[in-house]
Amino acid sequence: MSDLENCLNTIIHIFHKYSEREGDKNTLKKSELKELLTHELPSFTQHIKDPSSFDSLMEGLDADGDAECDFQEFMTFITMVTICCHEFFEHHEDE
Ligand SMILES: [Ca+2]
Repeated sequence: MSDLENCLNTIIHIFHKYSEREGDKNTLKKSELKELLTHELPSFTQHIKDPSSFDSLMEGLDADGDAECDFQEFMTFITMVTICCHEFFEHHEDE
């Protein structure tokens, strides 16, 4: 597979690694989302000092209001984080 194909495959694999732990296998409940972010995005979560920030994040991602994060909602988050990383590196390229 190409790098991008590998990357897409990895995102799907990581979502299911956590979504299949408890309850509905195709959605992340808040505890599963927290575990995923803590282990898979440590450079993002190390700045979260207030535990209620996870509650706010979950509420923000939960577009359909079912208190779970499905794959589409998760991908919205991944897209936002990726765009932020891209902007960050664009602005820090010359430093
Ligand atoms: Ca949802």
